Amino acid sequence: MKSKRFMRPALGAGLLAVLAACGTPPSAEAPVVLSRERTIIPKPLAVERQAGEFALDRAARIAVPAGDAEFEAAGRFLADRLRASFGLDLPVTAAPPVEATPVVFLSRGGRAELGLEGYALSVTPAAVSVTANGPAGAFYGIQTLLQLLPPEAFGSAVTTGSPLTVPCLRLEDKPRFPWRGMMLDVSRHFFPKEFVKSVIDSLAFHKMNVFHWHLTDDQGWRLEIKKYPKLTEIGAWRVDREDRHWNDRPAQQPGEQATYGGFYTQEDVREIVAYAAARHVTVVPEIEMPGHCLAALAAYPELSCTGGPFTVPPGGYWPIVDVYCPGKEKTFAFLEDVLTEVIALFPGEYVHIGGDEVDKTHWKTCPKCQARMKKEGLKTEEELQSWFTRRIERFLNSRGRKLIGWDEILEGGLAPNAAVMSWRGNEGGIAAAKAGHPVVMTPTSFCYFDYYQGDAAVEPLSIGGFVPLSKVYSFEPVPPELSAEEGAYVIGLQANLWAEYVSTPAHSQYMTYPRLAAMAEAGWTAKEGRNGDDFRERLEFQLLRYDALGFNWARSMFAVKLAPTFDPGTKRLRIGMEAESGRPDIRYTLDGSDPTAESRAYAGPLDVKKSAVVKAGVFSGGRLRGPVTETEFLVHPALGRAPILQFPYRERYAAGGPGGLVDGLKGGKSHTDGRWQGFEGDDLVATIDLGKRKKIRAVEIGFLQNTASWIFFPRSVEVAVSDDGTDFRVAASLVFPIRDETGDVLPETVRLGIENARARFVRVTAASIKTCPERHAGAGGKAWLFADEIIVR
Ligand code: TNX
Repeated sequence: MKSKRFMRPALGAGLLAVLAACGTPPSAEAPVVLSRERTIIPKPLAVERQAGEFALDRAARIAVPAGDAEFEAAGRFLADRLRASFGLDLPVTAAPPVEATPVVFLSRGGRAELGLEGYALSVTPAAVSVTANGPAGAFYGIQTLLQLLPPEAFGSAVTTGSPLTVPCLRLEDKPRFPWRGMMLDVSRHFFPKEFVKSVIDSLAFHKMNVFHWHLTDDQGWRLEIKKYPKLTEIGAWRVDREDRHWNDRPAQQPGEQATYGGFYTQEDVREIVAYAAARHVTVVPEIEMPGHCLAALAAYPELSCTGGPFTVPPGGYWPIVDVYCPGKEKTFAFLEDVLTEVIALFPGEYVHIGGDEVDKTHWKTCPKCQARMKKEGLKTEEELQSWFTRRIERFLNSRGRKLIGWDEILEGGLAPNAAVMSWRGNEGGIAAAKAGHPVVMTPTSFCYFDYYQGDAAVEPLSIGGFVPLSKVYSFEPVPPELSAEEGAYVIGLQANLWAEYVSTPAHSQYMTYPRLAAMAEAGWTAKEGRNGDDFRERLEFQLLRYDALGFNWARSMFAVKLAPTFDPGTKRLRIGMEAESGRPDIRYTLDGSDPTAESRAYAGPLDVKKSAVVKAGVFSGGRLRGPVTETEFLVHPALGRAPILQFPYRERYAAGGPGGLVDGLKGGKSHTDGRWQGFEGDDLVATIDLGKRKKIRAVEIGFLQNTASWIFFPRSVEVAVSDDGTDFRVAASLVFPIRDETGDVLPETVRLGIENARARFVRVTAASIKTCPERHAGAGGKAWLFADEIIVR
């Protein structure tokens, strides 16, 4: 099958014109067996399979251009890998070879259109040849070559066995974007140096080239600064409250030791930067300012407006009111000193200065800030932050560096040469690109790897959100609002792993893989070359590589998603099943037992006639691939009878629309699971028409509390009944049994028993607390009430 997918006009004629794309996808039953050239991630620009194979054995050698240290380094990288994984000891020698041995050539040159990161790879029975215009291209050619070998090529346990072969082919490749990044937050939790290196390895393996290192934040300063030793003596340590929810961690008490944390010495940093450079990864340091800096203020409180004292918070800190004071000159002396040391450590062109989520409360009353505003003619505190950023930019530019910051740096006016990282959706990126500034797109809804990737009921606790693998894969970094010219300012994309809820390397890997594979492809592969079904098939092989690498990758895409629909005609609940992994072999039970490979196979939507617990899993080769999904479906008299609401739910939390409260499915542990209806500052008053008079024994209603997201249990709940829908009498009521407003996420179903009622209409009233309570971060702001499901018994 021929396809136009690979034919990018920019590359002109040549190889591309004759290339074949992937064949027809195999049928649902057939196990997917792809030849290796079709398993590469990120997908190359163009691949043409040819007859035959190259045998990689100990007779082979690696030939590099004579006297070319950069290509020799690439050759050695390959030799080291083959030694570690296959025990193959191949010499790296200067080209050109004369003898007729099997050879892997690395050479400079090739088509200019492939750029410095592109490469051409050709494999014949006699030779493998990687041609590139620069060492990064050669390095990526080698990464592709390694993917043409068995997955063990990425392991470090020597495997010998069947002879190693590489399929003969011609391949051309180059990245779509120059910035293909990942951010690691090492402030909220500290991660050891060796782990950081392993992340850099994995970026290189995914052909990603920017490691954005979030080194400072409220909860920890992680970078040794020689001139300010207290930054790491004090700022790198906090009290250990790891046994409590992130948003429910009491501050350090007088006399208590801060023992939890860590930092990187400048020696560590040099080592990491060099390690990254050898893998063509640029390290972009982030030094947060003027907010997200409480750890620094704990060490040097005089840099704040109030003077402190402060301690390093062991958990959530919000709103971020204690920030650097831009009214004081010593703040800038400090920041410039810090940045001077940062610049000396990190050779890359960009320094990230954060800039996000600054609460300006103290600036409004700080005499020094106000004097600064007056002197500089600044009208708002947003302009003060903008002035601050411009001043820091002038400093960085004077040292030959560029400033990049989160999209808040747009507020109050963007610094003249700044680049923007757009995280709160696309808007910031669009505005910056239209104004001619470089933009890295990293919107939360596609790029936040701290968000859930599956059902919260089976996933480890996370900050919230929902960014499954398919969502990441669907990410298009250039927003349609931009013209072609403006779109050129989008220099790339980035995945962000914030670490409030991620405290170990194993968990970090879980959140990262396989989503990073999807992100890598969104950043590397030409837009026309991307296809989700094809990606999923190739991913199976990537997972084997992850296994060889020893990664703790998430099985979330192998979880069954149940898609219930209510048919008002038949009054039946139908349940569809699917999984992100595509064409899965789903097995399920209805009796509460765990599904096995012998359980009933899902062949199409099921009609549920009475309440049932469905347990389902994805299988292949007789093996359960992921978590078992368990959901209770409730068939009850109110099912599908959409209530009339006195106050509307918010669109963001609609639970599928008007019938969301009576769809037979209870809300789960996450407020973003799409099952909860959310009411902002309002009561829930829902009137259900059962169609005719029915005997009612009880009404059950589920509520959720998640105070970190401003969601609170109601004060009280009442059920009233009526025959005509006009005159209601109270049938039952209760004061809500839980008034604990700690950070725990609590779903809770209450039951109101009703004696001897027959009625056609049921009205449920749940009284919201309406405003967030006194000691809550959102005190005085609107409180949310989350409800689901209303069950009539
Ligand atoms: C917002 S993204 C933040 C971070 C948090 C993250 C959690 C950004 C610039 N600021 O401080 O860790 O949300 O998802």
